[in-house]
Amino acid sequence: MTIFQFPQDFRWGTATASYQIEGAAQEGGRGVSIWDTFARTPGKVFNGDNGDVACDSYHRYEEDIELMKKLGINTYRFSIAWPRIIPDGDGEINREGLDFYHRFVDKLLEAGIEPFCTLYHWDLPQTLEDIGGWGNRRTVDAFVKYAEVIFKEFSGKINFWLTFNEPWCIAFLSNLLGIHAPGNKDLQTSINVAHGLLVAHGKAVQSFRRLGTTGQIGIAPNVCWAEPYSKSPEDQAACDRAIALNTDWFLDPIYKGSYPQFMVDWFEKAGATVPIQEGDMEIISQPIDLLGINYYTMGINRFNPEAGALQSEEVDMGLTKTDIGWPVESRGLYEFMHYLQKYGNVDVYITENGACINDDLENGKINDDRRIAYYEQHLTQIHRIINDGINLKGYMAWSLMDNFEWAEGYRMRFGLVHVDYRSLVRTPKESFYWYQNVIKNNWLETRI
Ligand code: GCO
Repeated sequence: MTIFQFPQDFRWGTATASYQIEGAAQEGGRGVSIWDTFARTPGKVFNGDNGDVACDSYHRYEEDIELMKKLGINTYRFSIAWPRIIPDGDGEINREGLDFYHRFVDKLLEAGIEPFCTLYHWDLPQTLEDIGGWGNRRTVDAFVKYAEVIFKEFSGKINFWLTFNEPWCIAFLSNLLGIHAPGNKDLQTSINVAHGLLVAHGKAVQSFRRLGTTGQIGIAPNVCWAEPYSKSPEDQAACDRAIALNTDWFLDPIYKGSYPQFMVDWFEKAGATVPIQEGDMEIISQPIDLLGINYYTMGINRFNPEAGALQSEEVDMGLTKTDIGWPVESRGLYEFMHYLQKYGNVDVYITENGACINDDLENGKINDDRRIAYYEQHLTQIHRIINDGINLKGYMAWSLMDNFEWAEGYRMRFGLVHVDYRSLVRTPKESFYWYQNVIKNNWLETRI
């Protein structure tokens, strides 16, 4: 047994996203998002599931906040659904949508829980996708307008802000691999989307400062760590590309004002170019205050000319996997946090980390011991990272409760709380009580 003590001011939290938990898709004046459309397209989401009801958190948020209080978290990361605020993306503001988030944020504050707000966790208004989505500058401008509405409304209540959740997923998973909404499969489209997002991010940060909004702002990339299968330079280069596409492709423009040249060259060879307009890179490289890092797994990669646009193939090394098939390897988080230091010792929050473990109720209990083991390993690394002097200031477990897992529908469960999707009854799992104990103590007690 080892005891790992965490800093006094460490933030303990959980994370969720609007489309994954809210439901009430046709209520409160909410407009249609690309996920409503995608989930209704046959063959896109497992079992034809959609977010119409999800965890029904739109109606049950008070119960959710009770669970958060019981868990003892001091921070809660959630996202605002743009189609609730501006239903057609770029027109009238829907007061009912704003009021919902005011009620919610007020309840959080009453409970002593700091709201950590993501402006965009993938629910783009469908009307904006119809004009070309993030590849069209009108979408970028519409986002900035939406962001300004939120900044004005919630300044003074919210102190932690993220513009975008997982830009790699928005650009490449959704527009090159076609696995997420809107489901395009085109390299140039994905590069256009990535660039549009970055410009939107930079402009939103400019608005944030200009409006004097309270708190700190940043972005939350999902990062990948990869190590080479062999000593060959080809395998090393295949890893570099995998890491860079998730991280450097977005953080180099933000922190250095330029894209990583070796990736620009790589894409040019494949016939795709970045649509940079005059002034873009200055806008994108606005100083930010914090970074959110979403980490789940790492890869051992090798060069394979058949392996997609990056020609980088993940090799199955036989590691333990979670039920979604992702290898459990906490070391990648440690290595990645050191890699990140090339941008300086910036303030970092782990804005997502967690395991898909589909254990169900048995005699009224959910014994998700494998989830506890996952958290234990990752929190051990986090303790090492902090001890190395890296400014890691908080940890948000994904997720508070089981929810709509995108293309996997409801079959993949990441929650500390079990949700019965027929009755919507919430039942804390064993991992909930384990995490509750870590938070209460402010230390982690490992089993070995
Ligand atoms: C994200 C994530 C979450 C997922 C989680 C498990 O983009 O922030 O995709 O929404 O549910 O990562 O896959």
